[in-house]
Amino acid sequence: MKSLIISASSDAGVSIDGAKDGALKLGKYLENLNKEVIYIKNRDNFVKDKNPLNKRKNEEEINIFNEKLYQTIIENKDKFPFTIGGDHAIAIGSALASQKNHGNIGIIWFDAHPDYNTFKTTITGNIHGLPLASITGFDNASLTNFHHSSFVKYENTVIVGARSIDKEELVNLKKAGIKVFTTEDIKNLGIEKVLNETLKIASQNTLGIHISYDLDVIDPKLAPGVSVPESEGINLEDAYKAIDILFKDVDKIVSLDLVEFNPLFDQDDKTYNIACNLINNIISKIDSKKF
Ligand SMILES: [Mn+2]
Repeated sequence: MKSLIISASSDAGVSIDGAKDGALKLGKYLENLNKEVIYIKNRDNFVKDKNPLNKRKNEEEINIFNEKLYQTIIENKDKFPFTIGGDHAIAIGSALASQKNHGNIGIIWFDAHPDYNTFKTTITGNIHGLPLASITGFDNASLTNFHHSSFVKYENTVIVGARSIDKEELVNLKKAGIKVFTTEDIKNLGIEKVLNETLKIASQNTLGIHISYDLDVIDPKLAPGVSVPESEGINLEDAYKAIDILFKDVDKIVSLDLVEFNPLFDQDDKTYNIACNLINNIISKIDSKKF
């Protein structure tokens, strides 16, 4: 199947700079492999608000960006969207576009953080902590005004690898009934068992699955190049194997994001090399899809 590779170069969702450069660097890598890459960027005149007291930081810029990303994916419905972030707020555009294109999808969210905050519960006011709550229509309606359709259902939403959950965010997750597999669960049950269970939940009565892979799910000793590292992450073997396991039923996976690579915090290109390995594997899986 033909892929639609998008470099979603925005870090408006987080006060820490750098994730937008991650999207550019990985876009360049793909261009060097002779892949066509579409670049979506923040507006030229955009100046990032980093005020810790503002709980809706850069909301307008994020919405303009996500609407552009959303429309690009919808206009290319015949291709497999592979969106490379950027901070995780870009997934509001990519995942909802997939929901619009396919009717009713499940979502698998690899992340150290559940990203299930609302404007009321966010501590930092960084919108990259709100995308999954927005995609599932839990709250944050002002972040999804461009999407005139249904949201991803709670019962088809799974978080994998979480280990840093805010207190109020946990209340949100419980209220919605979202399934969360922590890193502890992965250690106890093994990645294979966790992901088979995950696939079951995301597949139940859905017409496709969107994967959103935040590189901070990996242990920061191995992948330090992220904006908000959390210790005790998953190991590299599991990080790579996850893609193979999830693409077992290759036609069920309909779209994917790889987000939060931040070259400003990388050491000796460790995270860059991991991201490139993941990209190569993902591209080969997309190429193997029949339709
Ligand atoms: Mn995230």
